[in-house]
Order: sequence, then C-alpha cells, then structure tokens
Amino acid sequence: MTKLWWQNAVVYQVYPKSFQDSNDDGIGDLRGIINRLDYIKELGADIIWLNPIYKSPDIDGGYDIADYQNINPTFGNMDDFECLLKTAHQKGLKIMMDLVVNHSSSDHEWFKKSIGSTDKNNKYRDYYVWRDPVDGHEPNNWGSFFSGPAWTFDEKSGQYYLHLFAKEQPDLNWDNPEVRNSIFDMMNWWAGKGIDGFRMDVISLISKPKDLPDAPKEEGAAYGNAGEIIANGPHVHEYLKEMNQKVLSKHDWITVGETAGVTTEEAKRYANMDESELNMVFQFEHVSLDGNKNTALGKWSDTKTSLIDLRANLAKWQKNLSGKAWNSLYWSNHDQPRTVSRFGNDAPKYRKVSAKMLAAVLHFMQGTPYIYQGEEIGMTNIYFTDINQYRDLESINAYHELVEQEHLLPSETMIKYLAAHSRDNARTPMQWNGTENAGFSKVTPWLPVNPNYKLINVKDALNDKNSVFYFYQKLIKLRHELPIITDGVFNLVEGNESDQEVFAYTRQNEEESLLVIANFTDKVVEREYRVLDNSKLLIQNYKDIVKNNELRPYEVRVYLYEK
Ligand code: TEU
Ligand code: CA
Repeated sequence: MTKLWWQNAVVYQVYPKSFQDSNDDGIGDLRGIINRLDYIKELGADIIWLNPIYKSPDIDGGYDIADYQNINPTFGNMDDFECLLKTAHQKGLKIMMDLVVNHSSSDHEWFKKSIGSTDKNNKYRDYYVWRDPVDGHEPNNWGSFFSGPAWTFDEKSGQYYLHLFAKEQPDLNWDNPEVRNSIFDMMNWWAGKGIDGFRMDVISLISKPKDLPDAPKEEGAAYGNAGEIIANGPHVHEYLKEMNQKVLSKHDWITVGETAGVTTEEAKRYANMDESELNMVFQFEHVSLDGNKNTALGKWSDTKTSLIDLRANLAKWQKNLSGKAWNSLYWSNHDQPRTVSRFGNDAPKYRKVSAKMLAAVLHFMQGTPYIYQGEEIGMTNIYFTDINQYRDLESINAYHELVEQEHLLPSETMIKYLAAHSRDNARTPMQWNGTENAGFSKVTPWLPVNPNYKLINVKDALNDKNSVFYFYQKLIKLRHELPIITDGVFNLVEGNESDQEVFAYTRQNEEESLLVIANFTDKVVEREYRVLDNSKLLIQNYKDIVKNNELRPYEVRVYLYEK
C-alpha cells in the first residue's frame, strides 16, 4: 500500500462560532482561531477542518451560504482568513474548508435571480429544483430534515422549489452542467488561496432520483423520509468523478465526503483507493444506532448505544474497506452529542477515564481520526431543561413538530431526548479556563457556556499531566511514529463479537501487532487475553496494572508486540 500524507494525519475540527471570540461580541471568529493555533499545534493535530466561515444569514450555523467567495463579517474578512491560512501553514498545520454545495442560502445571488422568475431565458431558474404543483399540493411527499415539507411555494412563478433542509437552503440543481462548473470554478478559486482540502457537506444527496418519486413514510409521520431515496443518487459518482478531474486531481488535498445514507459498498466507490473520487467519507451508521428505526421519531431518543451494535458496526467498516477504501474515524462533530456523554460516562468519577478509553479505541483503528473541539478535554453535553435554551433550528423545529403539532410525545420526554441528542450539545463554547464565560469571550456568548467549565477547561488540562488532553496528545504522537497504526490489518479478538462489556481488537502488519482491550462498563471485569511475552504496554488510562486479567471501570490497555 502506498501511503498518502493524509493517511497518518489527525484532523482537529473547529466550529468557528464557538471556538474563541477575539472582539468581544460573544461569537467566535477567525482572529480567535489564529490566537489558538499554538494550542492545536501542542495537541499535535496535522489538519484543521473549519466549519463554514462564508457569508451567510446563519439560519443553520453557516450551512446556508450567500456568497461562496466571501467571509462572514461576524468571523472577520478575507485578510483575516489569509492570515489564518498563512499562520497555520507556518506552524505546519493544514486547513480543510467546508464545501456546502448541495444547497445554497436563499440569499445567494443565484437564488435571488431564480425565485419569482417566469422568464424562459433566465438561466438561473434552472440552478435550483423547481416543479409545478401536483393537484394543488407539493410535487411529492418529501419532508425536510429540519421538519415540515421539503418544498416551498413561490406565488410569483406558481412553482415549488426543493429544500431538503430549511426553506432558506434551496437545493442546487446538479443536473445542470453550468451549476457544476460554477461550483468547480469556485473550488479552484479557493485552491488559488492555498487551502489544503474540502469536507463536503451532504455530498451523497446531490443527485436526486429521476422524476422525484414519493419516499417511504413512517407511521405517524407527516412527510416521507426523503434521505432514504435520495442518498447515493443516480449520477453522484459521475459528478464526483467530474469534480475530481476538474478540481481535486490538480491539488494535493485531503477530501472527505459527508455521506448520510452511505453503506460500505457505496463507500468503496466514493473513497476508492484509485483516487477517482474522494479520499474518504463520513459514514453515519455508528452514530445512528441509538436512534429509532422506522418510526417518525428518527434520531430523537435517549437510549444508549449497545456495545454489541457499536462494535459490530465499526468492525464491519474496518473489514469491508480494508485495502479498498479509506475510513474516517469519529465519535462526534458539530451535529452530534458530546463523545463522553454519549458513548462513555460523564459522571465526575468516570468522565476522564472513559473519555480516554473512547479516544484509544477510536485512534487505534485504521483510518484518519477526527477530534471535535473540546473532545480532547472531555467536554460534556450541557443538559438544557427548557426548549427556550436551544438555538439550533433542527432541535427547535423537531420539538414543535413532534410535541405540539403531531402530539407524538409529551414535552418532558422530548426535553430528555434533546438533552441527549441536540446538536447544541456540541456547539456550546470552548472551555478555555475557569474565568467568566470560560475564557471564550468577555461578554455573554451566543450560546451558554456549560456550567461545568470551572472543572473542565483547557488551562487545567494543560496543568495536569494525567489529563485527557495529554492522552490525546500521546495517541497522536503514537500514530505519527508507528506505521502499524496506519497500515495494520484490523481484526476483532476471537470471541469478542458477543462480549457485552469489553471491546478487544488487534492490528497486524508484517513486523508488529497491536492489541487493544477496552472495558466499556463502570464495573470491574475479568478477561483472559493472550498478551504475548515481550509485549510492550504502549498506553493505558490507569496508572498501573494490579492484576493482569482484571479491567477496572472503563480501563483501556494497548499492547505492542514486535514479531
Ligand atoms: O449535516 C447533514 C445531515 O445529515 C444532518 O441533517 C444531520 O443528519 C443532522 O444534523 C444530525 O442531526 C450537514 C451539516 O453537518 C449540518 O450541520 C447541516 O445542518 C446540514 O448538513 C445542512 O447543510
Ligand atoms: Ca467575535
């Protein structure tokens, strides 16, 4: 296997709005990120993925872009961006940008010229997906991912436009070659600035099925589940190959497609080693195991993911992509709950130890690991208790739809589900220190700081040699030093498939093998693993080993054996 630079790199994800405020308006910004680059460097990450920083009305955290070639003034200006890129490069950090081209903002010039137009010669009309009403209704039953219908009526032209997300996020028409070329030109323009790659928002949804048929509808649901029939549509691979030829193949970039609805079979096409499309994809399966299958409630629940399901899923991705395509590895991002609250245990007694265990389990797998800001200090969910505390439109709309319109749930239940799954859990400001507003801003932030910032913050983590931070730092260092972490073949330890408490796997290459053993429970468990003589204990999250065959709560041990 020829190694590509991004295969043993580690990505650190920055959500600019919540990372560091530099001008006291309560909102993070580019200067704030520049001021914190040394921190990311200290952690050891190689690449920063920046969530969208483009001009945007910010209906959906900047995923509604009004101008792809300008910076949102709230975050700074193009000089600030160029300074960020240059400073990052001087420090040896790369910058991966977010590419949001399934849809634009309804404030984008293209859409403003498109809406309301009946002019047959107006080329912008065909930049979006317009359809006539059917029997006075929407053209089909598709629901928006953010509640309500996926269609909005335009009085002036008498047609509906498609928006899989908010009505302020109209879907672009990828079947129009001019749309594709405009997007490719814009990408090449960013290449000219010297960026290092793109993370591609919902790229699996760009090619809509022919004739836009109705989608399957769950019982009690108001609309059809469009995602299911749109994902991996008829021309998606053709369009990505075209993008590859016209843009990606010209640059030594890292590219990752966010691919809701992707299977391992599909991933082998998106992220094939032949490099004809993308480097890797974000799959959604392991972060959907705690949702509801085939009910109108979708992701809203408060059940915990079972270890059996989680392991089966991660192992499937490791095995099926091995040697054929490249995995991305993540526990969280700006759309997901906090890692330690979701998969570990955020009670004070177990927070640090379980955060480290999860980190090790992920970082010893094959693929490129992504760390979401704050994960490296074990930040937790915020557990809001009132719907008025939320800012995210997905959470707010879901509450209104499920509780008030459809009466599928009592309010208290939905509040519990939101506390477990709302995207705002990930978006609370970065906790830098124990001073007011956690050192994020001098003024009240746009979203409250988690009250636990006095106990969980970067300053304390840097002062504690046993912190979660230094554990992550060590994992990154090990990945950079040991080729086996990048190229070793993954296998579950024999019999581990049915173990409800311990996750145990190996990695093997010709020279070495790794053994990872992790207790996912808050109990002491006994297991006999064959740890070969001369094995070296590479990393562990307890100070010592009392008994070889005993794993304490959330204990993880990783052994390296030289053959
Ligand atoms: O997310 C895509 C996506 O699939 C989301 O609808 C996801 O299912 C949801 O957020 C999880 O609850 C991307 C971005 O990451 C997200 O922030 C945007 O809101 C969305 O696309 C639209 O651009
Ligand atoms: Ca600011």
